Amino acid sequence: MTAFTTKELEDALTAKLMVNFGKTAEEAGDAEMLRACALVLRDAMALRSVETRKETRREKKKKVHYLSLEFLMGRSLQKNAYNLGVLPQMKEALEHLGFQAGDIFELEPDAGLGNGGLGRLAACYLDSLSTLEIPAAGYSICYDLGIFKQKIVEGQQVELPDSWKGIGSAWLLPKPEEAQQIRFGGTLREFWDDGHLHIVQEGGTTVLAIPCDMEIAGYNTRHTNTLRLWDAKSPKPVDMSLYSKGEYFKATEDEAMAEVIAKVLYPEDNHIEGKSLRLKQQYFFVSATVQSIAEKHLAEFGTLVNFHEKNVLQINDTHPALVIPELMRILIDDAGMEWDQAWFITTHSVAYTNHTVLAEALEKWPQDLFQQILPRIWQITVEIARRWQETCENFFHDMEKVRDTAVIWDGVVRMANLCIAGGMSVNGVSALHSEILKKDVFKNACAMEPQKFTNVTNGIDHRRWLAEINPRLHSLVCDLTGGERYLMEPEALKQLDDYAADREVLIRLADIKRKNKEDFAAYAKKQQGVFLNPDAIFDVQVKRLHEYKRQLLNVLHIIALYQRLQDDPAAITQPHTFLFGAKAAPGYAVAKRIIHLINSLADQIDHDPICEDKLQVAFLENYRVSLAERLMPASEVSQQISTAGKEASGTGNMKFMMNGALTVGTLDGANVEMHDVLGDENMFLFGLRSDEAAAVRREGYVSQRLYNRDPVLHRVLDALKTGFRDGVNYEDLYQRLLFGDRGGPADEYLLLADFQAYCDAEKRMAQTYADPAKWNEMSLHNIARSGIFAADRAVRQYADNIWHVPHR
Ligand code: 26Q
Repeated sequence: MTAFTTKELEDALTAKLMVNFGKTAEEAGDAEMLRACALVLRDAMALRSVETRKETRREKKKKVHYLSLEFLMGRSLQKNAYNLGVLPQMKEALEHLGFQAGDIFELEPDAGLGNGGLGRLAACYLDSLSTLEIPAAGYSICYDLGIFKQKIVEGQQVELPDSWKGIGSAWLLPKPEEAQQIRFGGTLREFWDDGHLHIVQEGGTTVLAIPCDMEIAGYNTRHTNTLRLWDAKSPKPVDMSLYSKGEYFKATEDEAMAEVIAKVLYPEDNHIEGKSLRLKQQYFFVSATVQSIAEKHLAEFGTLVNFHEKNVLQINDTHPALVIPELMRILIDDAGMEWDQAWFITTHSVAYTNHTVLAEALEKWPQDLFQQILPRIWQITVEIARRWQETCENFFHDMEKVRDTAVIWDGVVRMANLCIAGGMSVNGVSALHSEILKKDVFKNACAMEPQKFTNVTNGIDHRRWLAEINPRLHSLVCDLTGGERYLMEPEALKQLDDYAADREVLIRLADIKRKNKEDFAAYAKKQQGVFLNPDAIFDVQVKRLHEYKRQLLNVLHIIALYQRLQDDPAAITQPHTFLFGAKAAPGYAVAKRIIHLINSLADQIDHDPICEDKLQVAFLENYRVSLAERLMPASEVSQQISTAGKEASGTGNMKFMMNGALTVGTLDGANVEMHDVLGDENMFLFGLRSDEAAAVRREGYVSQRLYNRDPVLHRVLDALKTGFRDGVNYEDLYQRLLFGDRGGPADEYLLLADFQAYCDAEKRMAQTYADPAKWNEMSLHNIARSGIFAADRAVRQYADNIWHVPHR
């Protein structure tokens, strides 16, 4: 299975350095060596990918196409070397050639082509798709700039562009000969020809989509799939003849419009701004993808009539929803099918995963924009909407429900309803979330087509998120569960439960955590100059900054602790370090204020001698995949404290659990299923349940009552108004919690309602921490029972229940 021996790798690297840079290993620097490593592995994977495609074709296998506007890949060198089974050889070859493997790995930029959970999920699933030997491909945009780089300047977030391609592009293989043309705007001309109505789009702008392929090697298999990233180019070089006609600028404008499409990832997470460029991005990547799939299918089978038998298109939220009208367009306009046949094929090819119930994240596009940018797609969408609405009217005979399920209403296109109408499957990403979709968000649509609705609880790539990033824990797991078996069978982790009373094992586990904390502290010191005390509890909340995730609740509790310490410096015996990492969408002012607040509080505590060796807050700059990889193994407490009903699943929660951190959390998203396997005794649950939170809102929640009733809470909120030693006050956040602003409700996410319960949970947690035997036992149970959260399990469920494709 090994792709290379150490010697072969050394030779291959030396040759690559020579061909690409005209340098020997002695002359080359780290960056050049990194590129050489990537190119050598890319070659090996390209070969395997060709073999995989050949076999897929030979056996006429059904293919899975995973469409997502985001793939948060992170780094690839270590991962690919690992999956190719050459990580030890690679490290050795590098050392032989005079390089430090660790330095080379550290130099690789993250491919940050995603915002957070949804994008990272797609990346984890790619690993499982290859490892489980499912013929599959991922599709997205080859953004020039991924998620912005975050700097904290005077306590505030500053965004810098993330150009990852300098080195990161070594993984990409451009295939210009497989380019597709994408049409925008223009007008439609209809004409009859041999009994058929033809529609052609005239004028407008054409953009070229150039595929840049990134190979995804499976673990313990030669199976290799491809992530196809579309780059945008203008089809015509700037026409210099226009220069003399004074139309030069128009020509360059067209070119600029083309190339801006793949320029930058939209940095909004769970929030939508209806920008026309975003709609263009969506159609650009969807159209290129569907055209390329249809083209290959035609080449293979000579017809599109059996398209749905050989292809399934899984769409990651509604962002690629335009696949539905685009596939209809190709089947009708290009393949000449009748509507009904095209609709049958489409509705048996597309499957939709929903990732959010937040109203502000449900995608809606103004009809005018849609119509102007995508005239033919608009026409088809209107017809889909008309027929769907007719079905709804006949089913419900109820105007209210017809309105609720409509694809187009009030001049707005609702992408989720389009996906429900045009897809064969609708799934949520945790048991609770899928129930909420069925009983609440999509209840009317579900009454019509209950068979479409299902659940697939998210999972994470456990090979990356345990074996690769936590080698110490990996070797303990291997020692106790029969070697590396768990890498292919994550449920084997379960065997760890047998050691719950084994003192020696628990001490080894504690030791591992301790060493990982020391490593992380050293890293934080080096990267950010912050000193972290490895004797303190590492209590961590890392995720995108959003009000529903309630980082502010965490802060309120820390302020309460701080105030207690003012009254009684002996109130804290166990040192406690709170770590935060979070990016805020650049336009999300409240989220940015919360980041500022965390930094103000960190500074206050840092300068107060009472807190020394007792209480600390640190904001980790630029939270990203590669930082998470260092942090997870060192974390002891995982904060998963969203308002119940709001976090669709969470996947960070799973990463912490798998690395032995204990969860302080609400019964939300996948926390519910963590609780199912762990019980009350192995996590720290608190707060309103999802149905209770809904009831509290219905019955008229008044946060001020809690403020007036609870003196601790009162004092904490008053501290927001005053601010801290840096002189910044947070009266705006105080206002938002107690009175609401801009017409919004006060404390929309029920922080005050859960405050006391949260403080209690943190107290229980700290008390448990004081009993290391107990704590380590709980930690062991968490690792042991995390197997169900492996992406392999999730991908098998998709394969069995939605895609109907075989797998390992
Ligand atoms: C859409 C249109 C225009 C601009 C931006 C967007 C947009 C971009 C990203 C909307 C939403 C997102 C991201 C959503 C997301 O990450 N959701 C998370 O998905 C995870 C994987 O299923 C879940 O675990 C999280 O609970 C959920 O919040």
